[in-house]
Amino acid sequence: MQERTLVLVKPDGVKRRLVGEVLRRFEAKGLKLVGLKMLSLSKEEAEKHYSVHKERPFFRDLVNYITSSPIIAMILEGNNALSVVRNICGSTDGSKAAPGTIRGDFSISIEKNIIHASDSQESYNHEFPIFFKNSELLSFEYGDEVLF
Ligand code: 3AN
Repeated sequence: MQERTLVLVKPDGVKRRLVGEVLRRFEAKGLKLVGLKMLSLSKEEAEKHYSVHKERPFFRDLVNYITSSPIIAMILEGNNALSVVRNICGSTDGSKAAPGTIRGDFSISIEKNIIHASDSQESYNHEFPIFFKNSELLSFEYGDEVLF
């Protein structure tokens, strides 16, 4: 099923120059990049983005961290994109994530874990408008889509 998902490269990923590496992995998989921007998230936007975690003890740290430095936001599209992207990210805690995944290869931390990806259609619907307007998503063909 064709789906879209939101991916963020978090402050640690940007500061460690991993944006290209992250994008490369998604492109190589065959996902389509339909939206991309660099931004600094406000506290209010971060609180909305992480609102499901607002009762958790790490909520304030999470908000402070994601707003501490610029991030990359992207929308990826493709067959089962939500679960495909989550699998490429690896499990939340970088110290436990499988080698071959982004977190497994580049993170040893649960907070500085490089990347965020929507975990469901509901999450995507909640998160998308925090980062993008519909008019910022672009429609095009790569030309080699028959190969994927
Ligand atoms: P994921 O990003 O894999 O969907 P969630 O939704 O459980 O993980 O958690 C959201 C974010 O909260 C994680 N990316 C991580 O940075 C942070 N987080 C989760 N659990 C903890 C924890 N026990 N301590 C500190 N930060 C955490």
